[in-house]
Amino acid sequence: MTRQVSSWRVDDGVAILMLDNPPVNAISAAVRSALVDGVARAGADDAVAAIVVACAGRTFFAGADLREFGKPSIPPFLTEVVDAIEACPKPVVAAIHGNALGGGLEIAMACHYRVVAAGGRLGLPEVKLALMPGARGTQHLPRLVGVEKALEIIALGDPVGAEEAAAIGLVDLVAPGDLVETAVAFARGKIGETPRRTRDRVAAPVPETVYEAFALKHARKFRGFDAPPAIIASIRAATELPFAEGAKREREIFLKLREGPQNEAMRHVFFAEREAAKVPGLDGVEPRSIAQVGVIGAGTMGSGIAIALLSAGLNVVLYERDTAALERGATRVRATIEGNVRSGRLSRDRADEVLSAFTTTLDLDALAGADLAIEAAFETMAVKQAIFAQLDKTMRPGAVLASNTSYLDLDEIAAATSRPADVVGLHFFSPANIMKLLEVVRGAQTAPDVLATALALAKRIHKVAVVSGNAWGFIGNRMLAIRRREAEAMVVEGASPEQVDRVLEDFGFPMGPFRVADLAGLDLGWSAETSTGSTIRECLNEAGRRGQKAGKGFFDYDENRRPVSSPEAEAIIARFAADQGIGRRTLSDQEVLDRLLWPMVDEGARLLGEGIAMRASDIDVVWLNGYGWPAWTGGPMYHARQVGIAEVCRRLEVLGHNPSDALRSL
Ligand code: 3H9
Repeated sequence: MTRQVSSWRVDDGVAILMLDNPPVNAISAAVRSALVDGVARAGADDAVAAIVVACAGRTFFAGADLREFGKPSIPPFLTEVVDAIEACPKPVVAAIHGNALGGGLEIAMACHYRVVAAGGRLGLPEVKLALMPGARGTQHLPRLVGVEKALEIIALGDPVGAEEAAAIGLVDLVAPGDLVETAVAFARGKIGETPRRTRDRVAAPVPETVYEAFALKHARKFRGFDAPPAIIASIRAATELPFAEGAKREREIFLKLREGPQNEAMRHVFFAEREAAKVPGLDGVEPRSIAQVGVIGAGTMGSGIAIALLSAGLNVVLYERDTAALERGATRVRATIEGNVRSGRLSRDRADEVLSAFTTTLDLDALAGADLAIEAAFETMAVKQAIFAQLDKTMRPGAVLASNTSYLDLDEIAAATSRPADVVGLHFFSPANIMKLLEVVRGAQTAPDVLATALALAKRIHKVAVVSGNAWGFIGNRMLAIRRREAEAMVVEGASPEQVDRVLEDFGFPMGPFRVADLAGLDLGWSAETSTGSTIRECLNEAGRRGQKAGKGFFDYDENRRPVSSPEAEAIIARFAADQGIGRRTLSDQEVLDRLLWPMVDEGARLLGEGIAMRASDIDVVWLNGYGWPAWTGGPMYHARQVGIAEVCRRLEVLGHNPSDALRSL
């Protein structure tokens, strides 16, 4: 028997059509049918003079059911639902709580009136799936809020809150009390009136410069994506064409995007990110409760971690060994929070709350009361072991001890304590208050509830967590090391840093490997005493070319810190090649791209084979959220599948690489 997705009751002339499709009321075929049937029933029933459409559970409709995408469409289509609601001769009121997203907001906009509960959020986030609204959304929204606001809401995809929605005319009322009661009373007030249809309004045209300025302002964000220009064209149609023609135009553009490769890739990303948080064996395991966190190390990483934790409402004690470094870190934390107030992201009151939850210390023992300690100190085993030995003495039993190490052996760190089950890796990416990725490293002895605690914390601080086994560099940096090896080998063989960077940027990365290397500093982990000139990096460092901060690295930097090609770096590279007996040649862009991508993917396959990564999609999530892999290609492993594993193996062989068995077996 199929589950009942709707219920119906009539309250003194007002029908309440309640939809219920947990967990997020995705608009499945059953929900669409129930809506069409409900509207028809209300139209035919003389005892009904108005209708309220509401949802049970935690939210209004969160959008079309993404699980139905990529399969044959099932009628009735959402466009039919929307048109049926809008055409209803009796007033229809949407009662919105939680999220009204995508098709959910499209349903709400087809209703004649909208009432929203406090805390509700309304948005058209389709662009984040490389899609656009396909059920009149691009035609209705500009008619309600104007072109400029519609561009922002649809092309950027961020939802607006209840109060803002009321202020811009997207909703009629923020319910002061019970939502459905308020909506029923509102509907009753409209009985006998001609329903107010969004389609009958006019979307006022704006000068072409408005579209141009918008596209220019967000050019970086839109780069590579097909959806934003399609959205702009569809919104423009709302101002130029009668409603029915605009809607037809929208549908054509929508279908093209829906059938395109970017939408498929972005849906993969959506489900991959949710899948990553699911770890077999953790069902029913209760995370430990975390309120107070100690952060060890007040450098860029430690202070970034502190900001991320504070922003999510946790108490933070920041520890550093010397006063000056502690002061620098604390200043960075406070300045970032204050900056968020100035930019309007944080209210003054909230900022004061956050700052009052922040303390600093020069005494590691002050972390005794913390529920979790996150160590972000120097990346050497001796330093980390000394800190963990001390934490083991200080921290209360049951506290979680985490290391932010990006390469080191977590089990060796845990061995410095008497409680390796409480130790876990939390590998943040810099700047930690901004980057979405958190690699959660499971040591040989990490307890299930410690792992569950790490995953719960990630969700709480709005990070995308991926669990990695304990191996050098974990998932991301181990693959990155392969790409770096290839990139550096190619410049020695004759490619220029510009060519390599350009090829990767054309593929869609925000920055090529050499600009990234220069930005991070070529002297990371390098010392003059131990340098032997055996790698191109060592040679550049020895020549004082330590990266952007020195004004020179693989590139020279002009006064605006723009990279320009460097004859000196080129000479150093040529000399290095000669010393190594490597003949130089021209590399095609295709070879450069193949070598940047496929050896790294091969390493990903090995990580899977060794069980370090649980799923191919986890590797995608790491690269998408931590390393700037272009989202519209779905991540390295997904992209390899699209190209075809056999083809990837063939290209590796052409490059002289022997593909691993792990890759061949994918
Ligand atoms: C659209 O509407 C197109 C139309 O314009 C045109 C049509 C013609 N479908 O995220 P969570 C699942 S495009 C199916 O962990 P939260 C999700 O996979 C759509 N399933 O919860 C997860 O399942 P599981 C536009 C969905 O509280 C569970 O629900 N809408 C959908 O952190 C819980 O999700 C969007 O893009 C869906 N649409 O966040 C909104 N949504 O438990 C997409 C969620 O098995 N959704 N699931 O892993 C979201 O942004 C968040 O899910 C939301 C809740 C904010 C709603």
